[in-house]
Amino acid sequence: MQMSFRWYGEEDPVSLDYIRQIPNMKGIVSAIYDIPVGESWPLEKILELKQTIAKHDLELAVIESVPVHEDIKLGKSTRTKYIENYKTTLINLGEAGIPVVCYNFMPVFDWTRSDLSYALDDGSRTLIFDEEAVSKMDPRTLSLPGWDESYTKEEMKHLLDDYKKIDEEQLWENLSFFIKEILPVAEKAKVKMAMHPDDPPYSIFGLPRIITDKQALNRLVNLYDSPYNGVTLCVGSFASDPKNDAVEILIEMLEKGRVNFMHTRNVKLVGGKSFQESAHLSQAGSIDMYQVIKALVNHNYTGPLRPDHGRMIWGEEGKPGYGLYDRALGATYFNGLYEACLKANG
Ligand code: DNO
Repeated sequence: MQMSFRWYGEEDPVSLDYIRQIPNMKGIVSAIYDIPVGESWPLEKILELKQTIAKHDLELAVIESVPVHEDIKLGKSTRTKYIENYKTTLINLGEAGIPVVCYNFMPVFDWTRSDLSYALDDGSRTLIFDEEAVSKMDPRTLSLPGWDESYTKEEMKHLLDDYKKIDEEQLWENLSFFIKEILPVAEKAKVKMAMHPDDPPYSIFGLPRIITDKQALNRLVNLYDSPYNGVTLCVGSFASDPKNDAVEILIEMLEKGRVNFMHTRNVKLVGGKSFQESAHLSQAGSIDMYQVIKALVNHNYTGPLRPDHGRMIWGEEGKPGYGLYDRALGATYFNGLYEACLKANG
């Protein structure tokens, strides 16, 4: 397991200098943020990012994400050019020696929460998803780190209208087309693709969502039979649907050799589909993190893992979910579980 940390580039209030001081920190998960979705990423820009990170004795381990243009998800005829651009980006990433690309296939909106600064009893602040609040939300007024915010209100309306014609099966067809186009290129470039599950893993705002459970992951990995067609096993995303057993999903994908990237965060289910993002500790939420790390150790997982989302603690302010302190505590906790599991195996 390669311990990693997400970094949002020079604009990130959490500096590489600080990240490097977290014990066992090796990898950086980042992206190029100033290229519009759908355009290809030039090799020079990728190399520049890689060198900035290397200067701090860290390694650019994963690109999260290379976003997929909506025309690809919608299966529009214009997808051809965007798929070609995606391939060029993968070739350039391969050339720069970047081993893993995280991406997702969620229509319009990426991860979604109803409150980004909910006060927990201990005075920390966290991200929550309240089913009822989300049902009343206007998606156009919400924004989260990593979301594409380049749409005008008018464009957004058209986009949402376009999706009225796309049901889940159609979305699967469009995903299948995309996978079959890009995977041979990713294989040749030696870049492992890692599909992030939908977060949360069910339809929101009436939009279809398909990467939601174990069955869906199996369908995805069967679309193209190669270790390069893998997943980002985000245990927190899966566990936010009470129907999913995140550990069971993880083990199945490890057995198939398709886990290319790990996201570890905990969620506390609080009734229905509502949840709060808790501290990483098993007792704080609904996921048994010992079982998660044990599964990784038992399957000799050597890929990157990042402690996902942290609460805001000790008065820290910053990007919701992406402060320094609680994520660093998460990293230290996972280091401890990892060492214990490894040594228990002798
Ligand atoms: C949220 C993240 C997501 C993730 C993308 C991957 O914190 O887990 O934004 O980066 O969905 O493509």
